[in-house]
Amino acid sequence: MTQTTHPLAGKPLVLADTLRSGNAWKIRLACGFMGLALTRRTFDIVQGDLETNAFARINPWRQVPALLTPEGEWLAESQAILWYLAQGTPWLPQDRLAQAQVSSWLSFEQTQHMHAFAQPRLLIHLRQTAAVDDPAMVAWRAIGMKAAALMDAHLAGRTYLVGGAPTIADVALYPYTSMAEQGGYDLSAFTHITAWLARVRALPGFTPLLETA
Ligand SMILES: N[C@@H](CCC(=O)N[C@@H](CS)C(=O)NCC(=O)O)C(=O)O
Repeated sequence: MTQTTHPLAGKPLVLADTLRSGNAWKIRLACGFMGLALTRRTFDIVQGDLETNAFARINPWRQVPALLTPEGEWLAESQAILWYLAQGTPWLPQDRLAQAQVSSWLSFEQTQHMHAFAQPRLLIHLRQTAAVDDPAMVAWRAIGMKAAALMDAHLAGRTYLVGGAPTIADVALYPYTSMAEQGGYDLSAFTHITAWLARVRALPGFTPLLETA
């Protein structure tokens, strides 16, 4: 990929996140891949940080991630933030169809994928309030396995989700797919996903979820 100066290079970017948020990880991954410096403001959901008046000024929807842009605006929703960061770079293709295909995958992640992977991870692994075999967890995984099968079939014979180079579609789908095991998933039969995860992980600038990892 040709290295060009990022339109936001050198401008201040502040990310409101939590330590283990997969949605916020998307933004840290994107900034790492794009060579953008990011300042983190890390909140704690369990401590009630998202319920304060101060946080409502960051995001009235009371979720992370939110990005403080160089224009001085807080921008909510991971996919909108990815789009904001990727404009004018190869991470969001200019081609009309390819750009729309990226948008399709961003919608897929939010509507068919994210919750089915995030909820079991949250309840089994992070909060430890559910067992792997709880019916609700089994039901989430049934939904998630359908999404994984669709991804796997699409990735057969492809290197990345859209076109021949990585885009924000790959960035958006990476976090919760890569952490599926924490929600009791076994994705090992999906060999195209496994290879794609390894490809994304090997990209220059990859940022792990935890800085100590
Ligand atoms: N659609 C949102 C979802 C964000 C989301 O679910 N964030 C979680 C952390 S990963 C959160 O803030 N949860 C707190 C809550 O919803 O109360 C996005 O893509 O940014």
